Amino acid sequence: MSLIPMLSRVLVAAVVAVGLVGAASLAEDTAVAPVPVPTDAEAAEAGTDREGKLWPMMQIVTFENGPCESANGDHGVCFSQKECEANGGTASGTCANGYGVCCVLTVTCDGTISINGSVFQSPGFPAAYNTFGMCMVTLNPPSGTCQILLDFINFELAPPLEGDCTNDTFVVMGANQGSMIPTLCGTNTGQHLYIDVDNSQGPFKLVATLSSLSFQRHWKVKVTFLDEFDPCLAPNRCLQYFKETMGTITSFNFAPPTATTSREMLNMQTYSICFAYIKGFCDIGISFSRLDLGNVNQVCDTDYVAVGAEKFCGDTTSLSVTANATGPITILVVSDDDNSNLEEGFSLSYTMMSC
Ligand SMILES: [Ca+2]
Ligand SMILES: [Ca+2]
Repeated sequence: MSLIPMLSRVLVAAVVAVGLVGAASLAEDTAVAPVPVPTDAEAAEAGTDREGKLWPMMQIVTFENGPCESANGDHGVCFSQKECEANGGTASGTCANGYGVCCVLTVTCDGTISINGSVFQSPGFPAAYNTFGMCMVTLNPPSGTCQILLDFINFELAPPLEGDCTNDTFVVMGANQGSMIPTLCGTNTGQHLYIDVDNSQGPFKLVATLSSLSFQRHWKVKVTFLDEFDPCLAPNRCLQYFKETMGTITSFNFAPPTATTSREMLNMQTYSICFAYIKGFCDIGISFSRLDLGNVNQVCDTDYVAVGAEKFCGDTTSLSVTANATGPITILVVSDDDNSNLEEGFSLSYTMMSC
């Protein structure tokens, strides 16, 4: 009985496991691990002889450093135990069919992020962070990075004042020239940003500047570096990108009001929301459950949402629009420098429709 098919079978098993956990990084990790003994069924299928004497004791297993979920539900990166320790991470749970550990890499003020899947979080998260001043991380993207995806797993900063981020700000530095990355504040948990960096030399920084206002502020931002071959890449110039056939989208800081915060459109926003092309789907049905932005006389001047070439503004809790598939489908969001009316912004659900 040849040894070769048995070896490749083991390798195939490892590759299948990698496919299940997903692969966001081209980097590979190598671990030395004992070869699992095949079950009776596997042995029978492969035609191997369980009495054979040629079992290798060790086998090099290669797996990708893809995203994983840690034992306590955190976002992590699949590494070997040694790699995780060398990178200053915390191992929590296993991945890659048990060959790797789910390595949680968290960085806080003054840190540097160079590993895909690392998280920038406020000191002491999830406790409130009330230290006046700047809390910044430097991003050190691997060469070939053309986009940086920021996922706001949690984002609670002090709220705006009449739409201005007068108290706290969250700013992204290093985007391509001409990319307008809005300054953020307030509540943005669940939001995401795609930052084009293919034509930028950096420096790349995430900067939270905190006011002296006492507030239950804390944040947790996952950083993903995307290269030109990454299936997660968004079309260029799209700040937000939606790839599911249906979903909900809100303006920034459109969270339910609390005792100390209100739902309030941020000023000075200009950005595009884009949708993936999915085979078999053409038009997109867009249904606003809230649109509170700009002139109520439907003269959409400096505060509006545009679906394709059509602008929408005013104050409504029900508005349906069909974006037709005669070109790229995007939503442009524009706000000016004033929100003394405390306009709320927008919340919509969308459904891609079969052709
Ligand atoms: Ca305005
Ligand atoms: Ca209003």
